Amino acid sequence: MEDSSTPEARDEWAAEREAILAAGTPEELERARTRALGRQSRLTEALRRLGELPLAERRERGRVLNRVRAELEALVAERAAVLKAQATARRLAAERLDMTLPGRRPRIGHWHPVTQTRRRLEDVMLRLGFTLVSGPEIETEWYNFDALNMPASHPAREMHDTFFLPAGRLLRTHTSPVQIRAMQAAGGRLPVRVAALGFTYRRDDDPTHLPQFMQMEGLVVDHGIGMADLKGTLWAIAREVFGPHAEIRLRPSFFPFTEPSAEVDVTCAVCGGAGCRVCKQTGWLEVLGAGLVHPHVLRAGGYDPEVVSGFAFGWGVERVAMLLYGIDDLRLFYQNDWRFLSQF
Ligand code: 2U9
Repeated sequence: MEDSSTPEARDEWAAEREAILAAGTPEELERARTRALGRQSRLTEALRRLGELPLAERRERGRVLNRVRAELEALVAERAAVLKAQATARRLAAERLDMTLPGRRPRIGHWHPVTQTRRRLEDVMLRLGFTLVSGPEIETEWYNFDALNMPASHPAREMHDTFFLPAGRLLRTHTSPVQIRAMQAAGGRLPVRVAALGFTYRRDDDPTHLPQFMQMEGLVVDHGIGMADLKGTLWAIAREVFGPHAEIRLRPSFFPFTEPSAEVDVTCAVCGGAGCRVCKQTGWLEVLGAGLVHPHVLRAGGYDPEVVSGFAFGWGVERVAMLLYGIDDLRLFYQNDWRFLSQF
């Protein structure tokens, strides 16, 4: 005989409740839910059979059954939440860091090819005993032109057309004004041995000329400096930059700030001097301008041309980069296209 006095026995839905609470997996919970609330459950059956009861009993029984259904549904939702939380906790515990996995290689950037070339040139100059100097990109007409033996009437100013700013200022057309400033800063002391690298500006824009480009210039002032010093230094630089077999040759030229002046060719690094497309079958590449510092320029820097002399040279950093990397269009350097830049 069933003991109807205990609470367990009185609760006719205890089995359903316990099955729901005992469910250890979502599948077990679903089975318990079907058993408790499904179409073939005792509860659904009881609800179906309400109609068979006398009216008075039917109302009371209906209330009880609906309360039981709501309670069981809440219990299922609660149990589902618990199981989900347990599953998440288990997954997190299992996700241990595997220190034996190969690492993910970070994408490391690199210097821009023009900056790489600049640093290479800086390195060479430093090892040759030069001091690196810099100066303003916005210059006065005096430092950019007059001090460099290019007075207002000088035809060479035509090739140095630039961007003019208020108050007689302009964007420097070369790094030469930096050298004038360096000489002035040296205050007559010797030797002056400086290299200036930086952006310069001209009214130019084609595959081999840009309105903004980088120059590197060297200047040496001391007692008894001559063409042999210039040639020896340029040869050393050429070998450092283009390789141990690089040779140089000087051809007479003209610059307002040097006298005598020379264009400097270096043996083609691509063919080693045999002749190829890059050097247009000559075996030589024109890379530098150079010469002995003009007396007017030495005087502008505060030195007496009767007592000291100097040599100077200049080249375009992008042009050196083009030769080193075999690039035929200067503009590629400044279009910021990752497909191009990532190759260097
Ligand atoms: C001082 C005195 C003399 C620097 C020099 C050149 C020749 C030269 C060009 C190379 C390609 C400029 O970038 S480029 O277009 N430069 O040919 N530069 S001599 O002479 C100086 C500089 C400073 C005080």
